[in-house]
Amino acid sequence: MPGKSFYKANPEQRDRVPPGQYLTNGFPVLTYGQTPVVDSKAWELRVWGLATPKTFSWSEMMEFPQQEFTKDFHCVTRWSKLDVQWTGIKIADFMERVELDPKATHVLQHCYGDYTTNLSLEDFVREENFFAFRLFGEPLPAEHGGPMRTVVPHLYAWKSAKWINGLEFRDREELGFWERNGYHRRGEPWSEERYSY
Ligand SMILES: Nc1nc2c(c(=O)[nH]1)N[C@H]1C(S)=C(S)[C@@H](COP(=O)(O)O)O[C@H]1N2
Ligand SMILES: [Mo]
Repeated sequence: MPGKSFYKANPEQRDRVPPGQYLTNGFPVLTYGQTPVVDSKAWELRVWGLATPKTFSWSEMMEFPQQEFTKDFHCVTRWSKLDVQWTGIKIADFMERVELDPKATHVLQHCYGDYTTNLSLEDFVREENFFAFRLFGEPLPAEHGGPMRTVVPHLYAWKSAKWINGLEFRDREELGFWERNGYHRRGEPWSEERYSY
């Protein structure tokens, strides 16, 4: 329930806040299970399935163009945070280095700690999606997914995978962790795609 740190959007903010959401100035940590400890030197991102298998190290990731992103963040548990400032790498730029099988239509994101979450390729490869490694000018804290996470701003935040370490490309949808446990397969906040029932 919204407590004192959650508040209703004021009129200027209203068109940025999806139905049923409350704003927070804090940045709650939402993690199922333990926070994995991953050093950037040991971090890697593996690509497999309907794509030429490839592993990207931290230094290979750092060769992609880096940019700042300011995005709103909407958790299905009803808090939203406006104007989160990240530094990252566009997923679209990254995908130029992935050789996809033309049959690929979906991706399952895999994480250190075994969390998974699924997306259609259309939802995954959008101009505003990115890998994030800095938050408000600081290295991304472990509890928020450091050293590296994805951010998919147009969907509920459970689709933004913390401690990302794998992308499995597929020719059909395979549900991820929360999607198998009752959350919506897509999770679009403006149409309140919260649950699968
Ligand atoms: N690996 C992993 N990624 C995850 C989660 C998780 O438990 N494990 N939680 C998801 C949920 S439900 C939300 S709301 C956001 C929360 O991100 P934050 O903890 O940085 O606020 O991360 C998403 N990504
Ligand atoms: Mo969430």
